[in-house]
Amino acid sequence: MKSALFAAVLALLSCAQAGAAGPANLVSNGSFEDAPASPGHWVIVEAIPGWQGDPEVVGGLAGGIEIQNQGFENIRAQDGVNLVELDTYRNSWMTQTIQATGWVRLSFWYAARAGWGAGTQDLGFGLGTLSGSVLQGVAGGTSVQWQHYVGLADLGSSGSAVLRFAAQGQSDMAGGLLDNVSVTAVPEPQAAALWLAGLGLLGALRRRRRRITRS
Ligand SMILES: [Ca+2]
Ligand SMILES: [Ca+2]
Repeated sequence: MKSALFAAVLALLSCAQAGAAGPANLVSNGSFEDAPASPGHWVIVEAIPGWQGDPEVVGGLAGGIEIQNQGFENIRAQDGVNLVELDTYRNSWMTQTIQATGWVRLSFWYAARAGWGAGTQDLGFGLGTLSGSVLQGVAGGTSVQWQHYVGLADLGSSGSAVLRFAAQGQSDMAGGLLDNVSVTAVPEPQAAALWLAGLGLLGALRRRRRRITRS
């Protein structure tokens, strides 16, 4: 009986572990690897798989998405070989619709473009209840230094929300860099509670076994 209960607890824990291991990235092409940039070059396009760029031409200047392949200006991508800059010919934006409800975790990597001053690198972002900007007042150094942003967003109950990035600050064809974007579901509180309850039951069984062994 005890061994059957012990096996049941182990099965419960392994189920909870399987559920917690590596939630799927809800962003399509989040590292921009599916894009037409050739080695060491950049290209500005209206859209890439998964992402729509600003399609307007303003004052003769297109918006779109600038894809940089690493090697251009000796930049190393944070993940893979491609990255994005959104001060293209002017300050531009890109969006992707995320299919999810409730709380999600937004993660992305960003860096100031080397050799460019503060006030031109600002990168805005938004998803559900979450919005903000990074690189405000930050100047680029002599090389690209990637930093990690993580935040929680409530997408509500409608089933979808728009993920948006936008170049801000001075519009001068140079801005903050972006790579490795992910949105993942936040584990249900019930799953975490189940995991903790399983651990507690396992500990109680082990303590009881030790007492039985001693007596
Ligand atoms: Ca990449
Ligand atoms: Ca700029």
